[in-house]
Amino acid sequence: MNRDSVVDLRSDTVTRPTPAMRRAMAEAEVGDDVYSEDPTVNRLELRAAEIFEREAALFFPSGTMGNQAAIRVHTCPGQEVICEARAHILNYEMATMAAFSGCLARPLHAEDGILTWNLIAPHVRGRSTVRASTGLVELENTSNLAGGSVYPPEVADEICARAHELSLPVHLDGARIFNAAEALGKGVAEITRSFDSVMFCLSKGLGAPVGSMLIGNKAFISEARIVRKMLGGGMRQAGVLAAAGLVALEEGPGRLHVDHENARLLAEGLAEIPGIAIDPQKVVTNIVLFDVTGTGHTAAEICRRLAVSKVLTNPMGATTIRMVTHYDVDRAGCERALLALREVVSGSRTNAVA
Ligand code: TLP
Repeated sequence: MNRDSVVDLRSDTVTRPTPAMRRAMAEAEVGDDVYSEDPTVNRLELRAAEIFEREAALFFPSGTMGNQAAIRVHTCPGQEVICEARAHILNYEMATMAAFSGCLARPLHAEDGILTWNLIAPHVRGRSTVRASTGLVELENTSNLAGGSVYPPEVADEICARAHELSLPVHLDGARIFNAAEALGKGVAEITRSFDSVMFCLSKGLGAPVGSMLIGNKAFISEARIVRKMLGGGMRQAGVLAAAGLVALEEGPGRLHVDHENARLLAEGLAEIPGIAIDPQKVVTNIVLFDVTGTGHTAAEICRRLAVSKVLTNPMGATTIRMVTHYDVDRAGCERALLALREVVSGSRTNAVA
């Protein structure tokens, strides 16, 4: 299958490096990053810390490793991590908080994935001889499985302030924090400054092939460096990857509004297809989640049929499908996806699939 004729809406992780990234990778100055001697990695870490107006940053091979290193540094074995029920750290990170940090998740359901202090407060536990104590509060912005929803800054700030009054750290899974910043019309430093630590991905909407950053103060990052090594994330001449990350960091944020416009186009088109349920007003970033119960098909069936038309999507539940926009899918691709879905749902392609 010619990759270029495919409309790949499975995730914004599927983007391929731009020509500028490939050039930067080829020309990157490198050294051994386990000795902190890779000049390009060092430059990326400095630049990320500067953009987030924080003391330090650390380059990770993945967002999962960045999140899990943060959990390990913030918590002790036997503690609980409060998060939203749909949190990536709970649902898509291989139970690492239990296996590696010895922590249990305390998942709370919140409308649109947006926790508030009122929801969290009753579940915070101090040290006791009968129940596990809370070690960490974790928020996700944007919330992936809640359809790319965005935290109102005052809600996140209140959670951090109140948690800090109880000496509880708050970690942000900001895999798509630049999308949140774009949707809010604010800077990433402004919307993340109350958090103790922030993870963001270079390899999603920003377009780098590999890599995520963990941000925090110097003491936190030097602990995280040790934990990263424990996890096998000590990379050597990683400057070839960091070089692409630097391009992503400088050039990626400025074009995210295009992905958001395309996501809105998809949402509005989906809302017109009989049997599909979606509220386009809730699509404010690059993730489009919709329910297909009314079509009489399962999500997996529809995704399989769409793939025949070279439109790739992910089923996220029995009746929920996710489409994610990114720079390798343009408006015409989104229109093609809508057309293909209309055909699948109306049954006209049923015979094309075994
Ligand atoms: N999300 C992936 C899948 O794992 C679901 C995707 O396609 O969206 N936090 C959030 C909110 C994420 O969405 C992801 C990846 C991560 C962390 C982990 O990043 P990686 O894939 O780099 O480990």
